[in-house]
Amino acid sequence: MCAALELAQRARAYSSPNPWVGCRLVAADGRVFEGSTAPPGGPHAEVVALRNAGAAARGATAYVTLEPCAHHGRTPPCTDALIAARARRVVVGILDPDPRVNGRGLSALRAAGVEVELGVGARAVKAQLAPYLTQRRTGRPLVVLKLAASLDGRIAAPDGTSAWITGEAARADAHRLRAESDAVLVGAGTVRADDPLLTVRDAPGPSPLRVVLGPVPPGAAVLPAVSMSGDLGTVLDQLGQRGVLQLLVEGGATVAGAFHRAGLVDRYVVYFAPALFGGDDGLAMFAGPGAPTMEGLWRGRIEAVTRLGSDLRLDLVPEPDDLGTGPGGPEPGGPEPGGPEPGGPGFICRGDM
Ligand code: AOF
Ligand code: ZN
Repeated sequence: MCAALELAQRARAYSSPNPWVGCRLVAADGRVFEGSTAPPGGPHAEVVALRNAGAAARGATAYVTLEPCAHHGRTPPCTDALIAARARRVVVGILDPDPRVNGRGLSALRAAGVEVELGVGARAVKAQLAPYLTQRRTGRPLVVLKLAASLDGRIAAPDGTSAWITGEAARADAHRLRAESDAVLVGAGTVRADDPLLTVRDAPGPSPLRVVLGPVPPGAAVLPAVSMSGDLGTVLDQLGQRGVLQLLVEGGATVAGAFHRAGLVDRYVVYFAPALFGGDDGLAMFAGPGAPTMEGLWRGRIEAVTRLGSDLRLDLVPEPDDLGTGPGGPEPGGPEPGGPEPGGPGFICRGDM
């Protein structure tokens, strides 16, 4: 299943709004065939692996991160393809919460006499597919807040400049984060101050939908962009309806403060440079009033620490961490050992799968 997770990761930036799924097919004679989800409209991971295997799929075992689909969407059901190819056994990470699937895939396989095993590597698959599971469960995207700061927690100098606090490796990693996100959101203030492009340049993958909170000035580099306003929860509902699975909130401090205080951030990705502004007149990470007393101090859990060049990336998640809850609810046990891949928060592969 570990290999299937890696195959899924290859489709991470391209499959949305479909889930990124991996399929490793082990033939009866031991040969191995691989598949990853193709961009929307293209074949699913199982079909890609089956096509690679041809006649060798007969009697094979398929390791698939997500339950094979049993419905006609843009493509025909993967269960039909597995049954027609005479696969003997299908090992699955988690059920697909999509109401068109949700157990029907496994039932169809069992009914056709295919041996089915569910739950192998489930925790890692849930972490890998957290944006998809969040959107299907709540109707809202998973929200990642990205910040780049000096070690004394400042994101810009008193004159407003911030290029560049972190080094190249951290900035390239942030581009991977963008490529994995379906939408990236900034405040209108940031557009006016920095005139950012918000496209993906230093990483493979398409550029996300660009969302500006507030009016977009004519001629802004961020255009074409969607301008949104009002209650942040409603903004998230609307983005979820558009099929956005992961939203990257990129600034500035006002927007970061608003999302944080509303409790809407699922993951904080903070890039820290070994640099100090050395005063209190630089721009802090969050604008607005913070916790007034110790009782109000927000605490999270550091899920990963990654060195990127001379900088550090910290992945911070709120406690209690509900990202591990997918279909079937939370699993017992503490945090998973290991850490996420750079640019792939939440992707954890254990040796025992
Ligand atoms: C699978 N394997 O690799 C993926 C699945 O419109 P379609 O035909 O592409 O179907 C999209 C739905 O299929 C999606 O909402 C999800 O339920 C499932 N995705 N299923 O068997 C895959 N990506
Ligand atoms: Zn499918």
